[in-house]
Formats: sequence, C-alpha cells, structure tokens
Amino acid sequence: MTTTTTTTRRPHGIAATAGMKRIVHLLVLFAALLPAAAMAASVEMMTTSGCSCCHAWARHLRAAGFEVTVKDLAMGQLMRAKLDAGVPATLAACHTARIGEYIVEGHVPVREIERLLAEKPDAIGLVVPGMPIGSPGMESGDRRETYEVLLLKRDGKTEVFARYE
Ligand SMILES: [Cu+2]
Repeated sequence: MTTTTTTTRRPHGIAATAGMKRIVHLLVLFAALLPAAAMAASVEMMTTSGCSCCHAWARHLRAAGFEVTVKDLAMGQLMRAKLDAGVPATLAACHTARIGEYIVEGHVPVREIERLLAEKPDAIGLVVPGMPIGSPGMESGDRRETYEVLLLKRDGKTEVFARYE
C-alpha cells in the first residue's frame, strides 16, 4: 500500500516542461521527414481499364500517403508485363505495381509494402495471388478470406511474408 502512494507522485513543473520541449522537437523532426518518405513511395500501377478493385487498391495506397500513377494496358500487354517483371502466371492477380526496385502484385496491404521498403530484402517483391475477399481493395462487408502475402524471391521461389486471417 505505502509503495503505491510513493510511486504515483507526478513530476514537478520544470521536468514536465522539459518533456514537452522534447516532444515538440520530435514532432518537428517527423514533419521534416514525412514529405521525403512520401516522395520515395511513388507507385506505378499497371492495370486494365475497368478493373474497379485495382483502383480501390490504389485508393488504399493513396490514403497511406503513396503517390499512385495508373498505366492502363490491354490484357495481353499486362500479362506480358507481369512475366517481364518476374511474376509467374501461377501467382498473378489483377494489377502489377512498381515501387522503387520492387514489384507488388495484387492486393498487398500497405503495412506489408512499408515493411518491404524498410527491410529491403533481396527479392522481386510481394505478391497476393488471386484476389482474396477482405484484402485491401477487395472489401465485401464483413467477409474475410484467409490469405498470405508472399515474398517473391529472385529465383522464383516464395516465402510467407505475412498471413491475414
Ligand atoms: Cu483485384
């Protein structure tokens, strides 16, 4: 009981002010860094016209601060672009995006793209094969399919990068 009363003492005025200054400094630093991060995260999305889930995914990225440009291709050209990018036909989804040196195929959540850009693994990029219901851009009420985000390696092999249930 007595120990509880001694540990709940609040810091006095001067200490609190120093703490506030520190927080303000950190906020200024973050504000300076944010535009640079957003500029680095520009995305080119290749799709076919009329793909509404592709555009819904682009909105998901824009909402997180990514700048997304859209390149409409004929279906045959898009399939060719996927293969040229190193995405096997068996893993193909709808849109194919370029983010820096990486390829992002399908409805990959922003969270995993940010992790990819932070961890910078030696790989082609990330893939969510097919178009699982409940993935970003594939929302359908409360329905959610379990799906995996795959890291596509340069040798064409994949490993599970994240799993969504
Ligand atoms: Cu789609």
